Amino acid sequence: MSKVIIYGMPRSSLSRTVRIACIEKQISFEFRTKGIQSPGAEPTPELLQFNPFGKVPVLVHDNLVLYETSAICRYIDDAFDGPLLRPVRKDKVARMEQWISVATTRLDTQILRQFVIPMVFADTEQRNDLGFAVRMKRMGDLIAHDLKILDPHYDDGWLFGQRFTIPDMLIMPMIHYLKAMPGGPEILAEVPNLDTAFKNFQARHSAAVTDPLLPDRILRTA
Ligand SMILES: N[C@@H](CCC(=O)N[C@@H](CS)C(=O)NCC(=O)O)C(=O)O
Repeated sequence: MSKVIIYGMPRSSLSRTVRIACIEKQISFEFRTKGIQSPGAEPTPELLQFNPFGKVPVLVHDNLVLYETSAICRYIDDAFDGPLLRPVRKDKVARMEQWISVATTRLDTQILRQFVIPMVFADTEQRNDLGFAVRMKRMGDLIAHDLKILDPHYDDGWLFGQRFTIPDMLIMPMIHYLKAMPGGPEILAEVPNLDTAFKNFQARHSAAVTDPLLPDRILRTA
């Protein structure tokens, strides 16, 4: 069997998720960022040959080329020996799919695409614009609402108790970005179980070696 290759961007939350999945599964892999566009730029021909939608992450393993984070994580879990990244019972696996869907559709959109990215890339004029501030406040409220729904499900450690599973690997990197945003720590303060889970996440080896090393200066002034 050939080595697993993950194509991604260093600060992409979803690329981080699949790297975490590989590390938690205890498989060796190579993370390749060369030849991939910078965030927001046109997809490179190199990436388009693997993913016609021009997005990362992408997994290449033997003859398999796979995109979409959830599919990649499920493959990593099923194709290799190592700690399970999912629960065992069928009803719990179905529940896990529910949380994966919530994370990849709703949380990814609201936290990263409609809150973090606009905040980070806003110029001074936008930051002083009342409409922008109102939009960001509305997004913050919506995120706080969603995280309050999630919070009781983290009362026993992770979503599935002591087992760190794929939806946790999706959600925790998003929380990392959220917490670094103005207003983020206040949102987290209202969801104590999630906040504790995030602290436990940061203590994991897989989190430490994939830490995006956020540029504190940009985020503080965002
Ligand atoms: N539904 C896809 C979303 C992939 C995605 O949007 N990835 C972002 C990075 S987190 C990306 O490739 N952005 C680069 C760009 O838009 O140029 C998945 O789950 O993998």
